[in-house]
Amino acid sequence: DFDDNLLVLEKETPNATPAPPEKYRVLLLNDDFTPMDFVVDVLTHFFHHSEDIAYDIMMKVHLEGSAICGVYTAEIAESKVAQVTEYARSHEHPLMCKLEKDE
Ligand code: TYC
Repeated sequence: DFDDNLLVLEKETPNATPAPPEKYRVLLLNDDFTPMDFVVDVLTHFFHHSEDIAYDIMMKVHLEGSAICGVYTAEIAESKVAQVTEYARSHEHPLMCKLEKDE
């Protein structure tokens, strides 16, 4: 079956079936101070969500404590966290953005 063929292929042609790149979720965390509109702006600007989806994600963070903003390769995910954190701090908001491995 398919699995047997894959095993043969892997033995005969090394690197013919490279593992897909690891992915990382970027999450926003709730706090009591960052304005809702600022979080919506972060979600539209850095994560390219529509205004409506951005509002829904912001409210999920507000009500549940966290939500996934996007899933990216390691380099892009790290860059999103750095950019969002710098943007929030430059506006003196405590907004927290973090990574977790996408299993
Ligand atoms: N809890 C914030 C407020 O009531 C809003 C908020 C939402 C803050 C999402 C952070 O990631 C966040 N102004």
